[in-house]
Amino acid sequence: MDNSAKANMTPNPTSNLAPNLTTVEQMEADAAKLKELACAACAETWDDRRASQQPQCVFGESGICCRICSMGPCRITKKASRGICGADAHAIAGRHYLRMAAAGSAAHSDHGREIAHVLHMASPDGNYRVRDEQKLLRLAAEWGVETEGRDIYDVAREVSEIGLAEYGKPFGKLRFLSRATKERQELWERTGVSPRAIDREIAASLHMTTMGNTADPEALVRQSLRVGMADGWGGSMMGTEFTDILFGTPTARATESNLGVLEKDMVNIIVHGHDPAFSEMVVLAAETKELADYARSKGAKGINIAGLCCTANEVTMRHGVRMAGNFLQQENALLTGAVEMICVDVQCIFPALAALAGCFHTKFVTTSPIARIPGSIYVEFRPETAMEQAMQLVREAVGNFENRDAAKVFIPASKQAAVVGYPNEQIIRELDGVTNSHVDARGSYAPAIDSIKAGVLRGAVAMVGCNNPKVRPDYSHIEIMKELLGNDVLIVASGCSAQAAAKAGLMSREARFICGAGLRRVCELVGIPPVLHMGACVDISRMMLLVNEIADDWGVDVTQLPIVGCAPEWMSEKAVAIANYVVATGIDTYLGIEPQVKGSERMMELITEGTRKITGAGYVINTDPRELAAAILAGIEAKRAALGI
Ligand code: BF8
Ligand code: SF4
Repeated sequence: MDNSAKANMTPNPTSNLAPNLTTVEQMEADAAKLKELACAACAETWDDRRASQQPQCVFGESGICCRICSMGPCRITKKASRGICGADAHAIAGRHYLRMAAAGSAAHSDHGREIAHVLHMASPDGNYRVRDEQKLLRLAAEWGVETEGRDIYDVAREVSEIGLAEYGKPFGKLRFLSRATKERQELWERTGVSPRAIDREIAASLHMTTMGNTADPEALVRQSLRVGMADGWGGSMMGTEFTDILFGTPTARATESNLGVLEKDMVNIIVHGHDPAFSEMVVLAAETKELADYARSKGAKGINIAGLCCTANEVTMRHGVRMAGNFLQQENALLTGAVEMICVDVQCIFPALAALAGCFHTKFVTTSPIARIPGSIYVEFRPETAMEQAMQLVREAVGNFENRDAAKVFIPASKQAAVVGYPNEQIIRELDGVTNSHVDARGSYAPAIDSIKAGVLRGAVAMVGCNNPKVRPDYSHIEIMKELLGNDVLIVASGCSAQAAAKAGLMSREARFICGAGLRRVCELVGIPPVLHMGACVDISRMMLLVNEIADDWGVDVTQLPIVGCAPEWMSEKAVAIANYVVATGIDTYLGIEPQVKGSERMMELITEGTRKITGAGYVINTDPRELAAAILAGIEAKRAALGI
């Protein structure tokens, strides 16, 4: 069914109780106004291109088109049940699915590797320093690195080298697996989903799916779990740990979200992508007096940095930098006509930004050899010269302010206050008062567990993932969240889902007024918003640790907890990797977009039921957000009943 059909949606009754929230209808009105102006500027956006792509290929959508070798492409049809080599629908869909998981794992893990290299070159007088020594020391202790009497930068180098070795070590399993509960570790070992080196699982996945290899869908699904694990318990976890060490573990802080954070009288610079090594420098450069003075000399009131996508999540959690929006808002940000420069690093960047920037005075700057885009200004970012390069780019953005055409500027007023920055350390701090200053003290989740046992909280949901034009952008995120909050379900969120929540106002403390009585009481007692911002998509690794630590404190297996994951609008290969490691970790995952395997009944059965026999968890797929929310609530209640609570 096509969920973009608005008429099919019934209004959520809780909306009326929260007049200060921003609705999807308001966001759509802003987008429509921007679009109107876009037509005047001759700009096209994703919805035009989506229209020109209709009808989309049903073979591709069902996962039964194979072009892995040049005998193909082969399509499975009623009259052709096998490709030229004899691969059937299950093999073709399974191989495609594993390739998506491997690509997603590669993206997150390569990002983690970049950060490990940055940590390796950190120095007390360089561009990058160690900001969270305690976290570094904890990791050093975990990995058996000597710290006594050593310079902290020597320790950082050795730790980063061990981290980098995790990518290609010839023997053994990933070190971070030992952070999981004993039960999980044993299960992973028993079922063959413990990853070896990160790169090895990615290479093995490509090898398995090349022409003439694995045709057994069960083996392809099992490897999907394993390569996903190499991401969540490997590359992503590395990215998160090393980012915290370099730039500080986030703490709760106030910010704002939505296009209204762009400023009419200021130089607006947008940072977009995922790798914080570059955007951190842009933020610091914009804070220098030299550039602030320069901005004033050009008639601007100052320099306003705003974020898009996961880069926004990274810099908002550590600096309070305001968030302009999520994935399907990237073009809208440029359509305001008020952006002097957009600097991107890697992942989730529309190549369309080049043409769109050309309709305005906006400078579109790409900075990574991983994401080269025709029509952009390419400034290859190097950690050694990071600050210098950031200063130069911000200077150019300021210089571009005078080229802004006031007649093309329209900044929607919509913005919402949000409190962001809830990594596990902050959650523990809020719950337990533990400061985590001692390297061994993790603190306890007992207050949260007691609330769940008592039924004050029914459970928790990790809301994650992208926007996808196959459904109404942000609608599923926001409406599912409202439904869960109304039913006393606490939410942790990351990626574009976190930004949807922030744009709607669900990350403000006032959002407690749409919650059920139990969750409202918890929010009031602890002083938290009901949707906790845990960071970027690599930070879903934080969520994996969170559930394992809760399971440990509770004394049950992860699969027994009334805690599930939900990606209602996912689109990226990275989301396939994530969904696989979340399921491998024992957490049911509710998807609002169908994985591209439905041309194979066997694959559909394997990802929804088959994995339950391996990991105890699987997907629940429903493209109707109301039904998906109801399924989540039912799933949580079933877990509670099984626990006897
Ligand atoms: O890594 S949620 S659209 S921005 S892939 Fe991309 Fe999806 Fe957003 Fe962050 Ni994650
Ligand atoms: Fe066709 Fe087999 Fe080649 Fe795929 S691998 S394109 S099914 S011949």
